[in-house]
Amino acid sequence: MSAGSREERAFAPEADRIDELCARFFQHYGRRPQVVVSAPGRVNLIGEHTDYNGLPALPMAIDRSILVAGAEAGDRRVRLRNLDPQFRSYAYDLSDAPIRTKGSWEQYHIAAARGVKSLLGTKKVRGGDFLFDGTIPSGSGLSSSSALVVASALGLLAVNDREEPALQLAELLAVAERFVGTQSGGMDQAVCLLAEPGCALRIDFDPLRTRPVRIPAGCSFVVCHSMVPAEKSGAAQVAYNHRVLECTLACRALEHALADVLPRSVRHFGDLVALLPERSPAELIEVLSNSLPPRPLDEREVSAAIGGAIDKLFSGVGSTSGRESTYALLQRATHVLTEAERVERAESALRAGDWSGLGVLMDGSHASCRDDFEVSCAELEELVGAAKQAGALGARLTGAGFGGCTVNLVRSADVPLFQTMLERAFYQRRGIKNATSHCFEVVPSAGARVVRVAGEA
Ligand code: NG1
Repeated sequence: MSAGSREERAFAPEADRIDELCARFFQHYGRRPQVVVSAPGRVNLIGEHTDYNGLPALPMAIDRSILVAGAEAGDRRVRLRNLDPQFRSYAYDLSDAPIRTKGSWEQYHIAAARGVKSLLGTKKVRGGDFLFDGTIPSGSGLSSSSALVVASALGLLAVNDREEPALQLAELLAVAERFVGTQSGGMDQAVCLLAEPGCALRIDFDPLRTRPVRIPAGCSFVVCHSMVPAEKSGAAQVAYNHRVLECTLACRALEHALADVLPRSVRHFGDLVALLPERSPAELIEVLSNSLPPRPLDEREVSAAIGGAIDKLFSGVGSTSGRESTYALLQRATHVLTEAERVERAESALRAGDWSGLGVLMDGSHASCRDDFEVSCAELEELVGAAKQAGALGARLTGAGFGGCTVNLVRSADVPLFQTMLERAFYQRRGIKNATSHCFEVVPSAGARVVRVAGEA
């Protein structure tokens, strides 16, 4: 069997991909791998931009994954190869692993290695030879980056004969992935490591907790790519980090406005909501709207709203790269607080098999992402509109936004018709023929796994 095109591999059963990967590992490195790791991508059903605010999310792992075959090197060198020739081969030494090329795929391995070194002790980690194969489209909001980080860390741990509990690893790798410069939350690493087949995963943060939510029969989730890449190496990273900063400032402004009733200081919206359980999102938003104008603020206005200097807060989010000139605090808070409430209701709807209820919440989430969080784009809007025309019960952008994919709730019997309608309405107009590679059903899948394959030949 040959490795086939990227599209053929995308839909090949994982067992075939593993066999192929092991054979190719032997060709490249002249020995058999000891281990193969599989780490899934994810689609976020609802709860967008909530994770770094300490508020819940409800993603599911999908049947697209990153595989890595690995074998111990005996020294501290790491060699990386990828079946996809667009990802260059790379070697580095664990003693000295700076990220040299922003946006390159190897930076995610280096970030994962940093996490593993912090766990095992810098000098105790042995290197290895690794070969990767991925079927998660990159820059699509399906979290190929976190799957790569998780696969890299599990591969490195495995060739060092170490296993770590998934929950601790998820927390560790959420921090490690920030090394690439995105101030992301912990949703992606958690679902990649802790998902269960047939289920979505309700995730709460600080401390990290998860619980599976079985997805009943009847409806399916279909992912549609907008064909706008949302790579986190350029503008999307700047825009993402600016949202993180705006949320931090919005939370400070609300904390300032509620200083008389809050018993202690808060780290993020999650703390604030937990300390004031009797206050609804609408009440909290009203408090903020009484002290802030509804338009974006300049730095002087933000300082007045938070009762202190804005500059001190930049260190809190770790990067000033997302610094833009205005801060839409009320809008960002409105999205985040209402989105957390939608997650609660979506979990209940899913548990009850209330598909139309879930669809309405997904539509509401999309409107909020578009209007209050401002992370949509023309192509995502066109896709969501086409999906609703094609009968989707709910349609929304998924992941960080700024491009990438939508996730659509579709009655299972209607999936082929839905794909045909989306092909006509969106893909054919752009001259894209193989629409099913960009508009496909995703199956709720298990979290990452490590398979010991063989010793040295
Ligand atoms: P994606 O879709 O992978 O860009 C990002 C963050 C998440 C979360 C979502 C928005 C990374 C690795 N992940 O996901 O933590 O904040 O955006 O809900 O950047």
